[in-house]
Amino acid sequence: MRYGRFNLLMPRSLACLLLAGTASSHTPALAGDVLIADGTAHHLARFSADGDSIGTFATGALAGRNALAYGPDRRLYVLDSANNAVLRYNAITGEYLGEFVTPGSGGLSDPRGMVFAPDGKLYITGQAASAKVARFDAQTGAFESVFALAPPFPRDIAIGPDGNIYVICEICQDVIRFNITTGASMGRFVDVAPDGCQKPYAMEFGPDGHLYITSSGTEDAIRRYNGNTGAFINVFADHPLMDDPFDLKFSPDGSTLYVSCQTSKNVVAFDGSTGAFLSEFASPGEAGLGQTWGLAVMPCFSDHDGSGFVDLDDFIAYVHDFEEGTDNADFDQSGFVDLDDFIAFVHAFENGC
Ligand SMILES: [Ca+2]
Ligand SMILES: [Ca+2]
Ligand SMILES: [Ca+2]
Repeated sequence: MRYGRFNLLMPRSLACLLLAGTASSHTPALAGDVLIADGTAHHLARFSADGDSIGTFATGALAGRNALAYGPDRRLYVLDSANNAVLRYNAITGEYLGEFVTPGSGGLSDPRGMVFAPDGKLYITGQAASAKVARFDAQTGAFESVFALAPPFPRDIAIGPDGNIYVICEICQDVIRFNITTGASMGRFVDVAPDGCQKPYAMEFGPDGHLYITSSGTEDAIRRYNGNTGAFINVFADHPLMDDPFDLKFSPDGSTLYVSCQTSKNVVAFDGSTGAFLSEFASPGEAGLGQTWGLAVMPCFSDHDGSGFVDLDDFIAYVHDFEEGTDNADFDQSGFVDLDDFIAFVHAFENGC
């Protein structure tokens, strides 16, 4: 998918008129901004897609290792492995919106991975008495049930192209698949041991539909596996600046793959198509950066109809929702729909994302 610029679709004079009233004390997050969970300062550091530090995006009662995800309501969710909770933030302003999953709810213990699924549920991996995957209501954060017993040391969790649930087992170095309807194990999807993947922690199904997995230890690489069969394809990316990759996320257009690293305490950027090294996106200690944990990349919210690209259809769809005053027209996530939302949408649309 690619996002383009659509400046011609709105007269510049109208856009300028609308934007003239947008002066504010904060700079709203833009599509492609990278958020890095800092495990030393316990905040979310914000960088532009160009790699420039834009200071602290969000604070709150963050501790432990953090996994980040955007919810179906477009808010930003942060999993906290020390407080055994999920916190919610305004994804545009970084305003803290409180606990979404309360500490220890559903027996959460040392949770490391979460994913919002199309079935309206939030799935979280954790340890507890026996390692497990717990299921929560994605609207309210309320605990619903134990979805499945997971392998020991479950880490990242993802939804596959087949709609089922995938869980990384760090200690057994496998990816296990679970039927999303029944919770029954479907066995190993990736058996990484034979080809040497080491201590996998995070995974993403990429723009090409294949599965990208962090491999740490001495390998320090990103491995790619067939998204349908689990077969090993290749070592997609590696570089000496990457030591113990911890999390990975693609940019909204898929052009860049960001990797945070636990031991080198940095974030490294690779070409999202070829795996070629691009840059040390955030170097150790840059802008006060400490321990680098989870990553998030701000989505393209001006893709209002979710088609994967931004075009006039999005403008028409947004104007319709704005006139109706529906929740998804609350572009600045203030909790209500007003002219500020229209201005913010136009600004994002004008910028192509
Ligand atoms: Ca290493
Ligand atoms: Ca669209
Ligand atoms: Ca609003």
